Amino acid sequence: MKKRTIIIGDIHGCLDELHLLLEKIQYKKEQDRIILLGDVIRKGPHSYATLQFVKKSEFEMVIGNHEYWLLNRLKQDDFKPFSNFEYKIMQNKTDWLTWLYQLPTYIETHDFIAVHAGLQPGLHPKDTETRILTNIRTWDGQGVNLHRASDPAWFDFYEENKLIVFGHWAARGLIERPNVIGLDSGCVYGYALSALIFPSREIAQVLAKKQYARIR
Ligand SMILES: [Mn+2]
Repeated sequence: MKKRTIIIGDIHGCLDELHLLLEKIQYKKEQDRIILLGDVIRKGPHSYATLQFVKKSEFEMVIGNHEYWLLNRLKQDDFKPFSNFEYKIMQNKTDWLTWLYQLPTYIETHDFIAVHAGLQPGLHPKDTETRILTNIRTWDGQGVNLHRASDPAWFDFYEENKLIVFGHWAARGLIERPNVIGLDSGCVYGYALSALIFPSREIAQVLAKKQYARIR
């Protein structure tokens, strides 16, 4: 039984900051269970090296919208790599497809549910489409438009006690409510990479070394 469980927000290729964060929390493989919230790739500087590191370290991870995008692209026979990152992926296409396929859409423990974007109001994630679990920010009552500024946040509908830990919403930054914690603090946009540590429930952060992408 591991002593700590550590959930880490959206990395987007910020491998230096991931190493700094692991150092800061004094990560030790034998004692710590690591769960990444997805979107470890794209936008930032070291997507491929980050993926390699995550796989080699055997970190657990839920699938983010960017990994879901890559999975769907790789399934197409006519996929043509565009970026340097995609070229590298194509050189070991079968291995990466197999790895992407095994990523869960959520991880549930006694203490929390970890999911990339959020929950569809009223539904357990086991009954929810991957498209919604990996993309939702706001709820329109139907699940058609998942990010419309005039709609309420999905977590405004969430009233259960079980803690939901999610990423995907850098513009909102760190969100801390009794039953909802948002950990995407926008590292790739020049802000910070965040981790939530159990059982203490403390949050650890490292600042981004620079701004790698512009927030949209
Ligand atoms: Mn995302």
